[in-house]
Amino acid sequence: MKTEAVEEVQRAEDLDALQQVRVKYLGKKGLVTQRLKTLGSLDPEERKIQGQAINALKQEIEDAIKKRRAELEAAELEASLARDRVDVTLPGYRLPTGGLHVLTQVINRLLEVFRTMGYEVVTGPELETDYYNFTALNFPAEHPARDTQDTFWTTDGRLLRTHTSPVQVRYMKHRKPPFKVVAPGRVFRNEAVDVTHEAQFHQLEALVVDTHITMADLRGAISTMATALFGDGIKTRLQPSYFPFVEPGAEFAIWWENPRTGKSEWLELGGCGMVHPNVFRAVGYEGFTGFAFGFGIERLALISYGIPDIRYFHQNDLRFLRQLRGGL
Ligand code: FA5
Repeated sequence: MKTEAVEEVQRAEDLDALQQVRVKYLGKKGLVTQRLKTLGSLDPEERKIQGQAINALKQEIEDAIKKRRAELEAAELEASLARDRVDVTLPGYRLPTGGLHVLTQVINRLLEVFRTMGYEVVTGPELETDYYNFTALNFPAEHPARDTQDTFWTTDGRLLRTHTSPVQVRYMKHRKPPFKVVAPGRVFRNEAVDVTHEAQFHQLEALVVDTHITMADLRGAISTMATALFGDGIKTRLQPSYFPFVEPGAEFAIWWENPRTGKSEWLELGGCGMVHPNVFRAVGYEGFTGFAFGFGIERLALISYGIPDIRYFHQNDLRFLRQLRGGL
């Protein structure tokens, strides 16, 4: 029986089969157990001899089972390691990452240029009062100049700022000259939307106040900015224009080569001028002069990247966003 049992143990192909062999010999009704039960009917001398023999047999079968179990478990572990093997040389999955919107990239670039020119960056609220957006900027009540900036009014009589110029007033009310500041931000106009007009866009405002600021400083600031953005040889132009909060007022343009037509042309960027005395009066300044300018950031981005339609900026079309995505 011994050889037979040990052979069966060794042939067991898995842990289940091994358990069955165990039951067959060592279980409650197993062959070895049954033999042990017969001992009682033997005489003492014979019982001792038989008892030792059966126990030795039992021990050998148990040892064989233990050995086989260890082998089977090791084989099982090997198999599962082979099955679940990780190939550490495979390239990893690329995790989706965000990127900077093209407008954010342009704004960051502009702020970098102005910081190197010594300007401080300031901001103001998008929800404004009539006072900061118009009155303090020398737009008289009922004056038609207010109609040049179609306004979104709120039910409580406030408005979505139509330009970044109210930040000038907010800043000057709490600071004393000299200073040089720029204020980037979102502005809103109740306008019909088309390829060059959005109801929501961004402007960048610059304001410089000291005791002897002149129109020459304004010209210098605009051409320095244009050179920093577009390189040496870029030409800028100021043409007389009207804004209630500057006197004299002008529109400024840059001479650039349109990559789509290959032709050079003047491109209006924004408005500028010397701060109007009424604005200084509204903030309690005396004995100072200053200049201000403001322009549309989308318009600058359109020409920098050759984007054909201003509406692309806010449509969140992934094809557009991915194409012009900036690194974080
Ligand atoms: C102003 O908003 C003045 N606050 C600019 C200024 C500042 C003048 C300081 C003097 C001193 P204007 O309404 O022209 O001006 O707008 C300035 C620029 O904003 C425009 O030249 C254009 O680039 C941009 N802009 C105006 N309306 C829209 C629109 N609907 N969509 C996109 N860009 C626009």
